[in-house]
Amino acid sequence: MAYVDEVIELVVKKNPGEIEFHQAVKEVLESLRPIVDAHEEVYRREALLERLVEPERQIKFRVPWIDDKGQVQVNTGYRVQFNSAIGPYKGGLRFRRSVYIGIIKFLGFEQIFKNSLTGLPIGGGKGGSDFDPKGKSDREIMSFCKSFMTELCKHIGADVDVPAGDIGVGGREIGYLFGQYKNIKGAFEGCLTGKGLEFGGSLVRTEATGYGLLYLLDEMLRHNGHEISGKTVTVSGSGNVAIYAIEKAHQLGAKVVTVSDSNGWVYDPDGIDVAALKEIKEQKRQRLTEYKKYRPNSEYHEDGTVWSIPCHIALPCATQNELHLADAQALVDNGCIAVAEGANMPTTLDATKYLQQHGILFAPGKAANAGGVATSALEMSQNSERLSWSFEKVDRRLQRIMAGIFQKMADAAERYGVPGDYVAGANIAGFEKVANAMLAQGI
Ligand code: NDP
Ligand code: 2IT
Repeated sequence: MAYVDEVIELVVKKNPGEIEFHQAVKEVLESLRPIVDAHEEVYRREALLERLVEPERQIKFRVPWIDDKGQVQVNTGYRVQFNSAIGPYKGGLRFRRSVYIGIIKFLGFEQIFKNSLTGLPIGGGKGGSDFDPKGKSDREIMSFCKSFMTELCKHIGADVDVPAGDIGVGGREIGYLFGQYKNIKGAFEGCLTGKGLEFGGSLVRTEATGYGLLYLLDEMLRHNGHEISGKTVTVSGSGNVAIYAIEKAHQLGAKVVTVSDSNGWVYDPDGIDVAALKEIKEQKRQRLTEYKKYRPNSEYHEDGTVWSIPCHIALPCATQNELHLADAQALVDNGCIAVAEGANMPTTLDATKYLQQHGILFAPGKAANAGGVATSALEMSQNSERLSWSFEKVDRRLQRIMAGIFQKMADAAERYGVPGDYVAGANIAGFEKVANAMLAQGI
C-alpha cells in the first residue's frame, strides 16, 4: 500500500468518529503524493507522516462559570498544540456549541500548513470550547472567558503558544482572556493576538483575514487573465471574515450581493451595505433578519443557500463543509470563474474536485485566509519590539505576504506537475518547510 494511504488508514483507525479531522488529513495527504513518492524512503524511515498527523500535545479541561441567575455551568475547553517545528504554536480559539476534539484537530492540522505558507516563524495549534456565546450577556461571556484562561494560561505564552480569535471569539473575548492571563501571571506579554489597540493589538488585524482573502484572490485572478473590478460576488457568513472581505471587494470595484448566518441568508441586488452589516453584527450583535430594515429592496431567505445566486466569484466565509457538490454544480452552471475560501475547509472534498475539474480557479483556505494569522504574527513582532506600526505599514506587509503565498502555491503546483492546482500547490509548499524543519531537528 502507498505510504500516504497507510497513514490515512492509521488516522481513521486511531481517531474514531473525528470526521472533520479525517477529511482534513485526507485532503492534505492525497495531494502530497508527488512529494512523498519522491522522498518515500527517508520519510518512511523517519515516520515523518505519522509524526505529522499526531499532535505534539492535546489539552482538555473543565471550564466552570456562573451565569446571570447564579447557576454554575460547566463547559469543556481544548487546546491542541499540533506542531512546533517552525515556531511557537499559533492558531485561534473557537467558541461554538458544536466544538469537539475532531473540529479542533482538523483546524490545528490545517493551521500547520497555513502558518508555514505565510513565511513567518509560527507553528500550528488551535483551541476552543463547546461554550455557546449566543444569547449570553457580556458578564456571562466575561465569566466564561476568565475561567477558560485560568486553565489555559498554564499552557501558553509569547514564545510557547499564542492563541487568537476564530468563530465566536472576537475583540471582546480576547480582551477578557488577556486580562485574566495578565492577572494570573503578573506579566504584560504578547500571549494572545487580536488584542485591543490600547493594549498591544495591531492595526489591520481586525480586517486582515477578509482583506487578505481579496489580496490573494486578486493575485490569482490577474495571474489567470481576469480582474476583480466589475465582478459580482457571493459571500457566505456575516462575521469577521465576511465583513472585511466584502469591504475590500467593494474597494476593489466588485459588487457583493449576499451574506448569511446560521439562520438564513440575504440577497441584496444593489450590493451589501457594509455599514449596515457592521452595525447589525459588530455593534448590536443581532441576526440578519434586521438587514431588511436598512435595505428594503433586499430579500431574506431561510431556505436554500447563497450559492444559488449567479456570480462570477464565490467566497465561502462561514464554516466547514458549507459548500456541497450541488452548490458547486450551481456555481458552474451559473458561470462562476473563481472560488476562494475565507473559512477553513468550507468546501467538501467532492465539491472541490468538481470545481477544479470544471476549470474554476480554486484558492484553498489555508492559502486564501492566511492573512489573519499572518497579521497575528506581525502583532507578535510588534509586541516583541514594543512598538506599533502604522496601518499602511501593516497593510503593505499583508499584501506582500498574500502575493508571496500565491507565488509559493503556484510554483509548487508547477514543480510537481499539476499547474493551476492550487490545492496541491498550497499543501506541498506548506509541507516542504515543516518537513525539512522536522527532519533537521531529529527525534
Ligand atoms: P465569526 O464568529 O465572526 O462569524 C462566523 C459567521 O459564520 C457568522 O455569520 C455565523 O453565523 C456563521 N456560521 C458559523 N457557523 C455556522 C454554521 N455551522 N452554519 C452556518 N453559518 C455559520 O467567525 P469568523 O468570521 O472569524 O470565522 C469564519 C470562518 O473563517 C471560520 O471558518 C474560521 O475558522 C475562519 N477563519 C477565521 C479567521 C479570523 O481571523 N477570524 C482567520 C482564518 C480563518 P451565526 O452568527 O448564526 O453563528
Ligand atoms: O484560522 C485561523 O487562521 C485563525 N482563526 C486565525 C489564527 C490567528 O492566530 O490569528
